[in-house]
Amino acid sequence: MLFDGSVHQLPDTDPGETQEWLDSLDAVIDVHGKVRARYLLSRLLEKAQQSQVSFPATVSTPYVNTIPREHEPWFPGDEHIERRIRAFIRWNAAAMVVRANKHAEGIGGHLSTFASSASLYEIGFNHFFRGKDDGTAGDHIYFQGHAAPGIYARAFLEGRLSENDLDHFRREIARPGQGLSSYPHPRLMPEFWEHPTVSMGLGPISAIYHARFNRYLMNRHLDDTSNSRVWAYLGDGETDEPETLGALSLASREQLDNLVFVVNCNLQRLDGPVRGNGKIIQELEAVFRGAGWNVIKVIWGSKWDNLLAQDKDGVLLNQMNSTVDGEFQRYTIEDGNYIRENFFGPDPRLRQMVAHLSDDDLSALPRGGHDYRKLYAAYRAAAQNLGSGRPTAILCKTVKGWTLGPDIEGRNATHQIKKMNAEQIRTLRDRLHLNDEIPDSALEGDVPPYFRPSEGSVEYQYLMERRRALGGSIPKRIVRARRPLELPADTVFSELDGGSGEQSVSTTMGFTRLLRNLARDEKFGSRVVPIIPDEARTFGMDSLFRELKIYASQGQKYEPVDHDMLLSYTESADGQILEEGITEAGAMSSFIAAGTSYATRGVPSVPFYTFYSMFGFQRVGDLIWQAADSRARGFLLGATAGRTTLMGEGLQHQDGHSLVLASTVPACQSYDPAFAYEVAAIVKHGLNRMYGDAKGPNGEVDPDVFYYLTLYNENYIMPARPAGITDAHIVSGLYKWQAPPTDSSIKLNATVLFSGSAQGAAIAAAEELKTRFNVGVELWSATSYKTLREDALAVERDNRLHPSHPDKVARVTSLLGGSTDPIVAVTDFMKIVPEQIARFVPGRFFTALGTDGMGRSDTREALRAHFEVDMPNIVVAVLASLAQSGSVGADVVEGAITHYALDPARTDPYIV
Ligand SMILES: Cc1ncc(C[n+]2csc(CCOP(=O)(O)OP(=O)(O)O)c2C)c(N)n1
Ligand SMILES: [Mg+2]
Repeated sequence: MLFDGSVHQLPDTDPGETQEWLDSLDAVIDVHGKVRARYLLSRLLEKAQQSQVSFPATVSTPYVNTIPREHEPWFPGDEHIERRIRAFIRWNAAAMVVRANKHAEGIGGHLSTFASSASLYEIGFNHFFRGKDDGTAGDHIYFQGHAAPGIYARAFLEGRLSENDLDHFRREIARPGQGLSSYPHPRLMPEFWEHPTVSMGLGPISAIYHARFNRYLMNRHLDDTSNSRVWAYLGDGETDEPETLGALSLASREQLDNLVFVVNCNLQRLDGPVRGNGKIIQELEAVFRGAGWNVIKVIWGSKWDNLLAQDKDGVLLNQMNSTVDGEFQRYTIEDGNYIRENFFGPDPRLRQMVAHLSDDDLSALPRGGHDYRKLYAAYRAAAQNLGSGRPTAILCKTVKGWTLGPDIEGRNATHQIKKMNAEQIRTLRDRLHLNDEIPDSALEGDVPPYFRPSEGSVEYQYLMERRRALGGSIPKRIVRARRPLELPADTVFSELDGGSGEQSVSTTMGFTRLLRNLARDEKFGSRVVPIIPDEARTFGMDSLFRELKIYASQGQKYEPVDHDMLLSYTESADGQILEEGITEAGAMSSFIAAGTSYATRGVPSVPFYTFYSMFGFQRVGDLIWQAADSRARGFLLGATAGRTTLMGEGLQHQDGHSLVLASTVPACQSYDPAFAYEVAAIVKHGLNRMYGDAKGPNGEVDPDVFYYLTLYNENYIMPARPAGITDAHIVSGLYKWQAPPTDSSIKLNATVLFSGSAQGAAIAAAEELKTRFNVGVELWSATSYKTLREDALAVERDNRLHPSHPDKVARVTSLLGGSTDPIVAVTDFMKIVPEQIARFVPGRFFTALGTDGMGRSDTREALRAHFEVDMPNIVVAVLASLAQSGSVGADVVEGAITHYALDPARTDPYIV
């Protein structure tokens, strides 16, 4: 209301009294100035708030610590010992990066990120982060990716890692399976890291949805998550990513007071200042507060408290408020005299305020993020915030590269510095007061030594005792079945084997039926987590709303407009469906939270995330990689798949390439089923792979995989599963769906492979080729070219490396290798999808028909004619490949082209 002056529109019941207040304000401004007036107004607002006079929160507060000195709690730790522990960790973190780069020039690693955030982590480790040694799930901590060396250094101090381990930082190949990964990667260090974070923005959004998923587990009575807090550490530069801040309002709407963001505001990112001309902390405060978060700023260290207490005229505050971050960064690299002249100097009152301080004192006035007391106060306030309904953001001002010496601290290039010369190393040693532990003689070698206090030392005892009291060492990833999952009954799947009879249905409808069956399964049902980003009606999944209910932490406070309808929009606190709204990134974050709950909580749940296939891999591909890194298990369903099957929507909606993108992710099991029974078989096998004893079709044993299935919206009669076709056939990637006709009229033969909705044209072409051209076609359903290719590549490699062994034969080669007839593979995706197997079927002329090019709006028939994947084009492709071997003449092909009125002169559909 204050922002736009609309207060004038409100009724004034006592104008005289109003005028008195306004006059008083004028008098204060006249007599004591604006600073005093601002102070009085702030006090009034504070008082109003205390007196429960509701008032819209202002989005920013002065550039000082949110918690004043007088409200700081008693610090329960031993400050001296903790400082020593921090010094050891700082030292080892720097040493491991320097040593790594000595060993392998250019191997990388980061010194400055952790140097700025060491205290931010150590306060957590010593006083707040809960471990899981007591059998609980503990806290969930998202470490800032580039701070990884510091986390390893602490694990080293705790005796969890050895010197040899540290020496294998970023050298995972040198010691297979045992190197230390550059950043947090559960895929690479499955017993250590829990959450991958280094792709900026993904950690924060995952943390929000993780905190929300914990509430979901609680509200659905699947697990008691009330004692687990989610902590997310992020950089200030990282907040530029849309994913970082994009879901903040969800956190406050869902009242996630189990969530804490700690933002390391060192004012720098990789190239330079985050907001040289502004103030990132103030900007973030406004964003977080505006989104309803509880914001705690930790800007100034304790030594500033006395100065602020003397600031009767508000000149210091004014200077703090008006100094931009670019200047603050400058102050970190300049000496005390520069600070005196430029920060305190211009105003004689300010200059006077620090007259008693030496230049050294001035340059030692620390930032709040390096002050354990200030940090402790902030963390405690966040921890005590439970019950307030508000998530907390702690904004900590730090110096990038803190303690690393003048060549590195606060420099614009600091992020990329990974080497230190002998002099710089000695300076660091002195700065950390480690002269006794690391004497000059120890620095004579080529590389700096590590230092670990002995088990008898007071520091070791202290740090271990703290972790014991808090539930054990972290990070630690454990897969333990606190509440195991029981797989569904076979009947859940077998229902789809019978086909759809006379009814035309889509594979999406088949899947929806399967999902309902799964959710209804007595034992397994509660573990199903259906996730949809505002597209349920598009997919015909709104039929699940009433039965499974939509999760809404606050229940349903209104009667929905469609309450009297059978499929009404039903929200409930124990609802099962995560209806995420229009956020594919948020939905993927939920997928990861649900898909990793088997490890993070020991309570497996199985996400089925159904999305518009075009808005999957190409929209949130990085989050899909993150799911793979996280070892998430579950099912991604790309609905409205295909470039010609989704009618009318045009190029932004028609997906002809998600299967290409899926082929890039090793953990992703990618399938393009044509029929409902195939969908059921793949899901059944997938569940057995994740939570049973099934292996992958190529013998893979890793259960930490997720499936990508395309689902189409074209209705056709779903055939029953052909006799003799097993689940193993279907998940193997390719099986013979229909043998060639044996009529005596058949003169020539060919093979047609189909996937997904291309089945219709393929079946029609087979019939046409038989009746019109006497060509017998055998039809194969190619459910997964990715799987076939992976097997073929593995076999090829094996043969290459074992030249004297008898050659092994790839599955696709043995399935299709017994003939020399041509193959035509047809797909609603790009030609490169079937081409994945082309070179593994030697001796057979291989043609791929696919939908390369930009999508178009039209009917299915028109689109398929346009992309040349319809029945006539398949017939022509088969005849043309028979012509290649001379089996038919060119005139036959030309006759067919004329017969179907195909235009050889038309522009290639690949070209717009
Ligand atoms: C999505 C993404 N883009 C770019 C990078 C490369 N990158 C790594 S660190 C970094 C700067 C990080 O700055 P900030 O978040 O402020 O972290 P800190 O200053 O604490 O190191 C950049 C751009 C990345 N890791 N992820
Ligand atoms: Mg930064």
